Amino acid sequence: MSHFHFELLHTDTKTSARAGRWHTPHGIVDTPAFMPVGTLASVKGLLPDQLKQVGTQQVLANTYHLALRPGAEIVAEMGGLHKFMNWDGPILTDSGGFQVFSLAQLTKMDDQQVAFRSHIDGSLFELSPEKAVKIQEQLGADCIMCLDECPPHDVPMEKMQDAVDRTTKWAARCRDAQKRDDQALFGIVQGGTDQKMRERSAEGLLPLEFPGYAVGGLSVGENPEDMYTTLDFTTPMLPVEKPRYLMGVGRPSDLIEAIMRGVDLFDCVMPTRNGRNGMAFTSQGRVNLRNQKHVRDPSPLDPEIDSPGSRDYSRAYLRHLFMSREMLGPILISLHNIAFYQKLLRDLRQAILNDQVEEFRAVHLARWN
Ligand code: PRF
Repeated sequence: MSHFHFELLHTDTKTSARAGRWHTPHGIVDTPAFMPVGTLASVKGLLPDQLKQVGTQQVLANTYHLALRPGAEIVAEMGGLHKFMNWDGPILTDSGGFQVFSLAQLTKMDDQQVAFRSHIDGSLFELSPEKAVKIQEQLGADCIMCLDECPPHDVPMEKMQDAVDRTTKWAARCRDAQKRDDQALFGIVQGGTDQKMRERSAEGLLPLEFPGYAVGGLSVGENPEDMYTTLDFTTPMLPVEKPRYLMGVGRPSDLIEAIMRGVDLFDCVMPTRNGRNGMAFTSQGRVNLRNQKHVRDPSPLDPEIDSPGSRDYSRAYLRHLFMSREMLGPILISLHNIAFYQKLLRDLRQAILNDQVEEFRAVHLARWN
């Protein structure tokens, strides 16, 4: 694991927010960091250079989708994910567990593996911890994830415990299956919003000494306050000196709250998915560009953000693009939203270094509300 090193630069004096530097074989990630989602080895509509220009250092891709199409062997044959998608920075792949539960039609799950039907053509697939690691080794991301079970947040406690225990057993098998030494394999803590379950999960995973830990099983329908409370007691269970990744989260305010509770790494489809629908995150709050009120608005979307869609066009033009279904609309607003997220995290990182995270949060919540 000498290819990886997490450098903790500073912890805010009043909160648990951390500023760090994650060294990977494809470069450095300044944390806290946000990874745009490139599910199918493409951040929809955007070029690697554009992602970099707005401050992106690492992107996420999905094992589940890429294993189904085009297939991990093909990506490997084409030289691996970095070359395939022409992204030379760090990449993280999710293991497929979560996507199997949310997208595929599950046919059978036991301790050995999970069997499911593809959401594309209904064909049968099986995923085991060993297979999830093998596929992620073929894809070749810098950071790979253990296969886990993410149950709905409101399952009965016995079911939650079964998922936690299965996730622990699968994590040990993932670690044993790992052959490459140039990929950091992260463990995933599950357990819903229950403190005992999170403890049980962390206690099972910590002895496996993963180089980083993810918090899974949040932002799956519970209310935001319950997610924050869960982070309050979960992040202190994780090693201080290793990166912590909150999977699939979230809104800008969720990122601030999670960072204050010691999270370092995030991914979420929200900036790109919402951007494709004409919903922009701005310094003054959310803007729906389809709204009639923009029809004659000559002002730019958000002059505080450094991207073409933020500065160089009127809101009237951006609205026109969405109303006319021009592909430039989704492109400009996806990039604007990623630029907004990256600036938010850069500013937060500076606030952490200055011990001013609480002040930063107060200013932003006031602006957005
Ligand atoms: N597990 C995995 N991926 C995920 C999640 C999880 O719990 C979530 C939950 N927010 C998003 N992506 N493997």
